[in-house]
Amino acid sequence: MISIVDPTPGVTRDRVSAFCEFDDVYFELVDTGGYGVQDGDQLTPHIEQQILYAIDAARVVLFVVDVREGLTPLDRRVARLLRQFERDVILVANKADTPRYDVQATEFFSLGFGEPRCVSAKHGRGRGDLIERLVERIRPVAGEEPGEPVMKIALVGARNVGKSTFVNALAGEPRVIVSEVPGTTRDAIDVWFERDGRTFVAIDTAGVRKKSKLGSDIEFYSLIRAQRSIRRADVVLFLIDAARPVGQVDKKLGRYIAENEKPVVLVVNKWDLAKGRAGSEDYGQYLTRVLPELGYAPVTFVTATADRNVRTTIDVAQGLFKQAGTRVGTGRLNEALQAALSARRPGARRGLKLPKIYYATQVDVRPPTIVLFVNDPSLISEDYRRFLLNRMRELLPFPEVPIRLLFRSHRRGEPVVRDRPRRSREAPSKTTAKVLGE
Ligand SMILES: Nc1nc2c(ncn2[C@@H]2O[C@H](COP(=O)(O)OP(=O)(O)OP(=O)(O)O)[C@@H](O)[C@H]2O)c(=O)[nH]1
Ligand SMILES: [Mg+2]
Repeated sequence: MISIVDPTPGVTRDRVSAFCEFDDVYFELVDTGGYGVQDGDQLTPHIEQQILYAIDAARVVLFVVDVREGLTPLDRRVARLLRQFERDVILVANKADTPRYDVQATEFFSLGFGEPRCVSAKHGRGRGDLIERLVERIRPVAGEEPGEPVMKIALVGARNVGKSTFVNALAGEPRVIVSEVPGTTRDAIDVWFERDGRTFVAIDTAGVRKKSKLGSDIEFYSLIRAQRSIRRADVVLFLIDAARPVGQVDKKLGRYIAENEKPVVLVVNKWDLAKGRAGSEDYGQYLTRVLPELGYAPVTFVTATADRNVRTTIDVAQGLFKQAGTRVGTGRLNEALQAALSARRPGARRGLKLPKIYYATQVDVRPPTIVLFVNDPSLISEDYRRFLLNRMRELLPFPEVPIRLLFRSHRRGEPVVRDRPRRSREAPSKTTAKVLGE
């Protein structure tokens, strides 16, 4: 599912786009807000501006009318607007769940875009015909298969921190709606952009708000979408408002990012408002204190409205992406392990055997996953695990990204089974905890 679907009119605000393929024809499908719908947050002019951008950029426009409502004055207004653009228009009469509505649809002829195609988006009726008609029109102008993006970056944070402003700075155009209204963005919006000849995707998301304040389904789904965007991303940009203290929402998001083992940049935005009042060093220390789970994350100080440090932040994100994908040879890894062991050996806990760590091997990347063979995983204390993790971070080329340490039992003299954990991004981080018997 890509766009939020809700019975309330005016749910979609931004342009929500998806790449589609049919019969070897590749195209980008763009969903827009409804024209002429009065937005409760006074965002109507922004929404309509986005619709105009969408029409302007399109080769084919699907003009969707509601067969059950019948022809409305608003449909006539949209028809007039579309005529100004001289685009190829396919008129679509939606909500025609049964053939009985097809007769009613004939009144839309008068809009001047030919015969309406009757469909029921909900039940899939007429879908095949519509797609065929669409592909027929697109085929002569269709583009290439889009390349895989190098890196997907999710922007998350509380409401109004400037996520959409940041995305626009990256895109170099007003791609998403920015406003001082908290809760402007609703959908998760993929924005593709090029840098140094490489393709990236930035995912703009809805600002997250306290659960107790979630007023509607739309806001509820916004939270779910922000979390899904974090899981989909290679690197997360966690935006924080420099002019406000870090709140509960930020702490919760921080924990979610850490639990999902995502490389993350702490992006302190609206730095123009805080400058003079706080130094970047003090602010960095403050963040380490209030977001302890993300102690590994680098921090950038940004003024998105002035495009200050936006690019630097992307460079930092690229660096993290690289770190998270690094493989370290067994030789180097075991040198680091030996150094850690000689600095501090794991002690025996009361009444238990002495833990022994034999050697380590890296079994996966993103996140870097290191298996440590030990006499008995349950003997390793959480405290020692944390010590090792920090030493590994210092000694290996993953200083700023999450690392997964797994303890496996191995008796001396036994052959080593190097089983690879599933490559799934969703692989639970709990494995470590389970092995430790927590
Ligand atoms: N002073 C200052 N204002 C900023 C900066 N970045 C964004 N803003 C303002 O903050 C407000 C919110 O910006 P948005 O980009 O819409 O914020 P958002 O995080 O996308 O908000 P939601 O979609 O509501 O979650 C707007 O009025 C922006 O002009 C900045 O760096 N400095
Ligand atoms: Mg926004």
